[in-house]
Amino acid sequence: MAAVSIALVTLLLLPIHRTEGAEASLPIRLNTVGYLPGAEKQASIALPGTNFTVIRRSDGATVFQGKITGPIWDPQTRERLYTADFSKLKQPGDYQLEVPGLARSAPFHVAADVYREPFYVVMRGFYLWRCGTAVSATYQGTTFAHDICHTNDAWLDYVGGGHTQKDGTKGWHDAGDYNKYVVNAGITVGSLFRAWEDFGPQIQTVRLDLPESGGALPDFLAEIKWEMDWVLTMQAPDGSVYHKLSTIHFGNFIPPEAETTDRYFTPWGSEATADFVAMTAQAARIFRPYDPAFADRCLQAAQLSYRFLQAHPEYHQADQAGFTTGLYEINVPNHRLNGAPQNRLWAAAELWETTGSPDVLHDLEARVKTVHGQVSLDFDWDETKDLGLLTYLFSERSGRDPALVKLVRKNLLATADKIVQDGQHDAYARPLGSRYYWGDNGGVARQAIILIAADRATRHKISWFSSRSVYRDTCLDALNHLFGRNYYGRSFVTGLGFQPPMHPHDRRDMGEYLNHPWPGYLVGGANPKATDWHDQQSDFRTNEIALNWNSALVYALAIFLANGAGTS
Ligand code: 9MR
Ligand code: ZN
Repeated sequence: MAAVSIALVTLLLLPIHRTEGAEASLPIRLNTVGYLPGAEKQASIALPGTNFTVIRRSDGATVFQGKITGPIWDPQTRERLYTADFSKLKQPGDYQLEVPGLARSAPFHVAADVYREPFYVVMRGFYLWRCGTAVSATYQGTTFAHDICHTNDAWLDYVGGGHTQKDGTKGWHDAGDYNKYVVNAGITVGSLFRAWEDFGPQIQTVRLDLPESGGALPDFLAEIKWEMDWVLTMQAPDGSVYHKLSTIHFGNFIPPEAETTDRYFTPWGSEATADFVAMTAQAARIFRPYDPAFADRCLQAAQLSYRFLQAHPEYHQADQAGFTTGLYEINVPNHRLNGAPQNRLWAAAELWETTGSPDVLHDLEARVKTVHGQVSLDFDWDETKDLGLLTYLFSERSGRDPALVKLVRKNLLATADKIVQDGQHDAYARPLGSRYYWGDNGGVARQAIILIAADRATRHKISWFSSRSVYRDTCLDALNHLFGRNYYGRSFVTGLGFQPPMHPHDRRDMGEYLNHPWPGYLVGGANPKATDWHDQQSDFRTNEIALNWNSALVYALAIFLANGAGTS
C-alpha cells in the first residue's frame, strides 16, 4: 500500500510536452508502478540524449549510470524514441530516471512484491462493481461507497413472462454503465478462472478483505461467485440463456442505487448460451473442493444449456430490438457459421474437462478441426475459443486426438512467438504491436494468457512457473506499457502509478467522486490511433472501464505475485 501512495504524492521535476493528443505527454516513459528486481527494465525517451542516471529517492544518490541508445522511429506516434536500459539495477528501492539537465521520470519502485498491491486494488475493483448490495472500500484516504442497488432486477416482459419479475440480482455492473451482459461475463469469468487454474496458490496468498473473507471459499472465488450467482439467474427453464439484463437506454451519471429505471431480461442468444455453458462448467470443477452443492448446481445448469445448444445448432441472434444499451453480439460473419462455433468450442472444452464425457469430446474436437486449431493473436469477449483451446491443450484427461493436440500446441507457439515479435518491434514494447481498437488496453493485458500458455507448453511441468523466459518477459512488457511505458507516460489504471486516469467514463464518478475516480480500473485505451486517448469522462470510446479489460489485467498481475518468481 505504502509504495503506491508514495508514488502518488511525489512532487516532480518534469518538463511537460504538449503533443497532438489531448493529453500532456511526459518525455521519459517507463513503468511508474515499478519493476521486479530481476526483470528487464527499459524506458522509452522522447528526447535526444546520450547518458542517463538512476537516482535513489531516499538520499538522491546516483545508483546507476548508462548510455542512451537510439533513436528509433515510431510510426504510430510519429516520434523519435530513445531507450534507456537499466535492467542491471536490481536493488530494491524507490527511484527516478534522469537524463541530466533535460528531464526526470516519474518515480518507480523496484521490489519483489511490486505487483501485489496492484493485484489487490484491481481485484477490489470487482468487489466495488458488485450489484445488488451496498459496497464500501477506503483507498488512499477516500471512501468509495454506494448503497444497495438494482434490487428489482428484473422484468420478464421481453422474454414471454408478461409484466412480472424474476430474480436477476447480484453480479457485477458491466463497465461505466450498470447493465449486466452474459457475453461480457463470459470472457471476464473465463479469464479469471484461467488465472485461478494457472496461479491459484499464489492468488490465495492475497487477502481481498471481502465481506466473505474468512469463510469457506478462497477470497478470489468468493468474488467470482458473486457474479456466478447472477449468471445462473440468466438461464431460462428450457436451458436457453437470456442475452442481457438491462435498462432500455443507457442511464445517467448517477449512483447505482439512484438508478431505479426498469431493467429487463432480453431474449436468448447463442453467444450467451454457449458462454453460460463454459462458465458454469468451469465453475463446477473449480468450486467442487470448497462448495460441492454449488458445484452440482453449476454442473446441472451447464448440462441443461449444453443440451439446449445441441438441439439448436443454428446461430440464434438475440433479439435486442428496442434496447440501445451494449450489444455484445458476435457480428463477424464467419463466427456465425455453424451457430457461433467460437463460443461453442469453449463451451464444449470446459464441459468436457469437467465431465470427461466422450460425446462432448467428440463435439469439441470437431469444432477444433473447424477452426483448424487456430489460436487467435488477441482475443476478447467476441472470440473466446482460445480459452477453450487452452483447456483442451492442457487437459490431463485421456482420449484426445494426439494429432489435434499437436496442431493446437504448434499454433499456440506460433501465435505466442508473433506476440513476442510484435512487442519487440514496437517502440514501447507493446505486445499488441500496432493494433489499436476499442478496449485495446485489455487486449494488451490479455496477451499474457497466450504467452503464459506458450511458456507452460515449452517447459517441464515442475518448473514452468518458476524462471524467466521470453514469454514471461513479454507479459511484463504488457504491464510496463499499461503502467506508463506508453505515449502518455501515464498509468492507464485508476488509482495506480503516475498520473492515472482522473476522468474515466464511470457513472459512479460524480458528486464527491468527480475528481476522485473509483480505483483499480483499466481504461479502454488509445483508439483508433496510438495518440487517441482522452482522459475525459464523456469519452466512452477510449476512457471507459470494463469487466473484461480488468479481468485480463488481473491475469497479467497474478503471474508475478509470488515473490517475484520468474524474474530473479
Ligand atoms: O468492449 C466493447 C467493444 O469491443 C465494442 O467495440 C463496443 C461497441 O459495441 O462496446 C464495448 O462494450 C461496451 C458495452 O457495449 C456496454 N458497456 C460498456 C462496454 C465498454 O465500452
Ligand atoms: Zn446495481
